[in-house]
Amino acid sequence: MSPARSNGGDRVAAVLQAHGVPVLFTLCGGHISPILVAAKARGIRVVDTRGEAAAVFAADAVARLTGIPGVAAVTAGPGLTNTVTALKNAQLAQSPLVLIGGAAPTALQGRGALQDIDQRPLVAPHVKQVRRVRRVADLAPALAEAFAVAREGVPGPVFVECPVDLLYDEASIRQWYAEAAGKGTALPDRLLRWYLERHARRLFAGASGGDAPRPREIAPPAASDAALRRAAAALAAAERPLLVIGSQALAQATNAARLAQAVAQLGLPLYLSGMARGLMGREHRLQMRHARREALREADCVLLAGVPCDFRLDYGRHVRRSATLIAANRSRRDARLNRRPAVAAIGDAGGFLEALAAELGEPAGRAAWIDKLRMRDNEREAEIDARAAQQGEHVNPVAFFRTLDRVAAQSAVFVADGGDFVATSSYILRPRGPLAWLDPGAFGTLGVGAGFALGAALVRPASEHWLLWGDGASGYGLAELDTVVRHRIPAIAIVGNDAGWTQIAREQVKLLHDDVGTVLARSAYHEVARGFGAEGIEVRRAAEVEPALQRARDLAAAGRTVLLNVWLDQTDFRDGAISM
Ligand SMILES: Cc1ncc(C[n+]2csc(CCOP(=O)(O)OP(=O)(O)O)c2C)c(N)n1
Ligand SMILES: [Mg+2]
Repeated sequence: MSPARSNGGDRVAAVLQAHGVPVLFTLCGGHISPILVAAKARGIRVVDTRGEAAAVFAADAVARLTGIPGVAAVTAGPGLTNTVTALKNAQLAQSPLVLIGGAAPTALQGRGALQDIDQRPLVAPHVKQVRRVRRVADLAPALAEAFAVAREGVPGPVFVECPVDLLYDEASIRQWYAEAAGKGTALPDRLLRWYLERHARRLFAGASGGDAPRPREIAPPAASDAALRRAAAALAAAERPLLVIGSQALAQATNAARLAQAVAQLGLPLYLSGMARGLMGREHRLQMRHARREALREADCVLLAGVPCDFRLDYGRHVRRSATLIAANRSRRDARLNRRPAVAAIGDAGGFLEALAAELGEPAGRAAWIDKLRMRDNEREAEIDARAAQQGEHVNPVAFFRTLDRVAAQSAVFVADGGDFVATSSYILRPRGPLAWLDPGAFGTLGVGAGFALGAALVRPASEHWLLWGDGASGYGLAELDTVVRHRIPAIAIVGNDAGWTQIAREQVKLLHDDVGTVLARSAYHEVARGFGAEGIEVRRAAEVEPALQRARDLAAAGRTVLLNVWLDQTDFRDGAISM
């Protein structure tokens, strides 16, 4: 057995392998080197980013698209502190991931070692569980448990701290401790030697061999039969039922096709949000895209599947008081947030929809209700067309996304990271299928884009990947173009260049009459991309849009990473939309 195969780093890698982890995201550090080397040796792709946040965002995207927890490994101290925003984002998006953190050697913790801080209080509020491993024998069981905890119940991130002296082989660590203890003969020296020898013995106690623990089966939580029957009865009796499906319904990522079939069978008009966008394909007769607020106000029975009554539903006020509210959610808290539902179906929202379809059988018609919603939807589409026809000096974002929607491949995956530019995209772009749209989720985090696109492209190599960036948001991730190019990922980034943090500027200027802090330059982002070895294309005029998009697709098909820097016109398309 080679040294790499017998150390703690390999124990960690073996658990990742046993759980089918395709890729380990990282930014290196001395504390975690043995994990990276062992992961590579076991055939796990190691993708090294330029910032730890991007590594965790990428792991988050992998989790959302595969249902298997994504994994990132970061070094002790600042490596970990840099992940906090991405961890919180994953927690609020209920995305299961395993974050492995390095730590100072166990015997030196609390004694002023390099990058030695108390990591638990830093991450504990943002994860489901913190495990600080203290013995080599506990590495594999702790990690296997982390995978299970991340997925069970309400999914979310888990943190496992692996001190560096657990990751190297026993002989090296014993020698290292022996050298640290010195050769002095005075009593304190002899005492230190005795202490460190005993410490090393404890680290490796019971650590002889053993296969990696097998992945634990995690059954999705199922709502009670009583809740199912009551929900079915309420929906069957309703004249104007409405279904809203959110991210959590896609927690069982591999069930997406089955879920889509069940939802079609239910025959209820529906809205999709977050990770559920695209569930019913590009178009479906039951799916509405616009005027959700009006529809919710008119519906007499509303089923929220994996959707909490948070700010996105105006804290529940969008649903009329007299409507029968059914909340299907893994989280008891989310099911009751701000509004008490008539039926709380606590369990997996996707599974609940499938069970409901089986329970209800043939759908009732409700053609008039569906037609009414459809008509309003069509009216809004016509308004968007009128907006798209407006011409200015540069590019009209509404027209831009109409064009992108037309030319993007059937396999396209869209990643949204920005303010007004991506909010506009979400009105207009139609994800082609399930799990083909990624946005930050409830945390509204700018800066998710590069990591999300990286993760998505790695687990969906046959798809066309579009990273939609506001020019402001792009600043968080431009250096990751280096990662994307080095790892030969043919993603297409689009920077919506309006020389500003427009979503914020809009309101700030209106209410406070000053744009301070919200103005950017029309920077040459395409030249930045070229510096990292990507193809950079600048688009200043409307007529250049379609040829540029086609060229970007051709370049990506040939394996190149591309960035389009698109100069935008001011638009009032998003006037009135607020960001608080
Ligand atoms: C990490 C983070 N910082 C700040 C914000 C506040 N914020 C929301 S939208 C926005 C403007 C985004 O600008 P840009 O990406 O250029 O998109 P635009 O609105 O200009 O289209 C800002 C700063 C945020 N959501 N997340
Ligand atoms: Mg902008």
